[in-house]
Amino acid sequence: HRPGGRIDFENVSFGYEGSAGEPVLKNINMTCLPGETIGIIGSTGSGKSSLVSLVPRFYDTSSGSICVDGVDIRQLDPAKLRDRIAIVPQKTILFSGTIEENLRWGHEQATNDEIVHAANMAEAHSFIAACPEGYETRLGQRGVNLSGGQKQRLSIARALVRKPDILILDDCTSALDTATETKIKQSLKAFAADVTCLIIAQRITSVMDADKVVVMDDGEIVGIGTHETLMKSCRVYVEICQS
Ligand code: DGT
Repeated sequence: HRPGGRIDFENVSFGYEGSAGEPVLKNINMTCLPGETIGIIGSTGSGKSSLVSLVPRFYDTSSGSICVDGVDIRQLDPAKLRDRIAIVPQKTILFSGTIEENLRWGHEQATNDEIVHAANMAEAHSFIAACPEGYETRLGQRGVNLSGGQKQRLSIARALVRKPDILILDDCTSALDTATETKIKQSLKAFAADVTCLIIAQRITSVMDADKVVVMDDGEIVGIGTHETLMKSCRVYVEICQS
């Protein structure tokens, strides 16, 4: 397995086409080292999802550049770039089909062992095993009904099946209790230590133990550092902590 990707944002600005006014992201500079876990926090609409959506080139920057392992992503083959990145979106998307089909989606060549390993890391294996037909259990209409937190865990497992170099979790642990979320993060640290993780979160507790936390406010980065440093130096971070 390749070591996780390094990501460099250099003077990145971005605005959605057709929307007037201020850009959504302004002068973003940050580096994510291979294998680092970066927390991203900030109020709603501050630009967190927009920021991460630039990495797999769902959108292109208006100015500035993003490099993965030192190469400008605009010079890379988009399919190869996206193959290295897995994004777990805010809204879980599962289709009618078996749990296994859902986990394999986009990475059909995965072995059963790889599927189970990913499900274990995402704290999903136990509830899947407890379903009437295990991994063969059907979801959706006429299938089993899963809770929001169970769906989020399947969505995380699906991303892990792809063995990405860069894993982006976009506020996808909101329906999980803190203990489950912590276990998932511990598994990622142990079994996917070389994966660069970007974790967008609402709760400070979700990002406190990250290698560094990026604080967004109104399209700008207003602080980068560890929890301890930000508590001493970043007003917006302290406000989020207190809210
Ligand atoms: P969240 O998910 O509510 O915590 O918010 P963030 O921090 O992820 O913010 P983001 O990146 O979703 O939105 C930043 C700004 O960009 C906000 O003013 C809404 C706007 N925006 C987001 N997605 C789109 C889009 O697809 N099209 C347009 N025109 N504007 C968008």
